[in-house]
Amino acid sequence: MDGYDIIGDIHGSGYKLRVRLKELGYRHDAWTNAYRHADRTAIFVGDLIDRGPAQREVLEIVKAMVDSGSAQIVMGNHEFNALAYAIPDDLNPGEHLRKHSAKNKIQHEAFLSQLTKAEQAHYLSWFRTMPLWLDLGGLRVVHACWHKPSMRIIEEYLEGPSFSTFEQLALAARKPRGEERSPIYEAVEKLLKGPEMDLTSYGIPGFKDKDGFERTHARIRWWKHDVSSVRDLAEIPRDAVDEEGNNYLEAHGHGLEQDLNPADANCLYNDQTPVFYGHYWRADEPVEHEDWTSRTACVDFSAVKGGTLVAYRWDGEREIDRSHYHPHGANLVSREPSA
Ligand SMILES: [Mn+2]
Repeated sequence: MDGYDIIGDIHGSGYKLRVRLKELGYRHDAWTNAYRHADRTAIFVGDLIDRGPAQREVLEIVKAMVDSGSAQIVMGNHEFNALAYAIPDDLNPGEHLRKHSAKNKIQHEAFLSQLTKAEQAHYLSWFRTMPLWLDLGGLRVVHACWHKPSMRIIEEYLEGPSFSTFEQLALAARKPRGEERSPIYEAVEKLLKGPEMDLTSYGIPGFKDKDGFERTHARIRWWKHDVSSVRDLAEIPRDAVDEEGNNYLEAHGHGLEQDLNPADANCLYNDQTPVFYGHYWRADEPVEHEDWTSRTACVDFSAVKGGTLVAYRWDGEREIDRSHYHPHGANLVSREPSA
């Protein structure tokens, strides 16, 4: 094998997946019924499901590739959520590990309505086997965040990077209540949903996002280099406002200049090995320091929200090369018709 093609979050975008695989040189092989490349391997970063119009097609294509050895995959938070949604919580009779609330139901609707019950069960038993990360020596892949302390906790509980029993899955998926702490739950959250920082722990208020929801926790930009202050690490939209309607970044400049708590600072990626991830719904073209750095590359460019299904073609390089993003035109926003 000469290289790896790391492919971003698909979310049921079957048409875009087929187009991209063909462009990358993957051909459908009648013997294995899978797309395959003569000398490269695909790696999917998870989040195959939910939202898009072609849930079944995407699952068929990707599972066939993984089964035949032409691709590898890591679990996304949507696969993890699908498992938790389907598994009854034996500690809380009548409930599931993920609540069947209106919001969760809507988020999972495409998967539930496009697949028969038998198909759902078939793919859920596959999701269970997906590793939470891949360390392939020269490159690493995880859905949202490469975080060693969390991986150590997971390895302790699971004896490896994947679940092998329902008990393990239940332990990781059951949301702690009130003041309870659950190290395995928090560790899986960090890897699959990314770390967050509590702004109120720095004495700064929450901000309102574009939907008007107050957020006291900001996503951590764990891929950044040379980070020293809250402002450097917290992902806060430029147009976020505070309670009084003032621009958040301007109004709380002083608070945002504070030094970081060790627990937040330890989420930063300081290793030299390139790590690839998805999850973050980036827009337009990959921007240095925001979407990629010399050692990190996000491949989620919002395929299902009118963006592009992006791949990164890794040929053994030790530093990320912007020109290895595919497509790599000036603007990634695709003109592909939606399926
Ligand atoms: Mn995700």
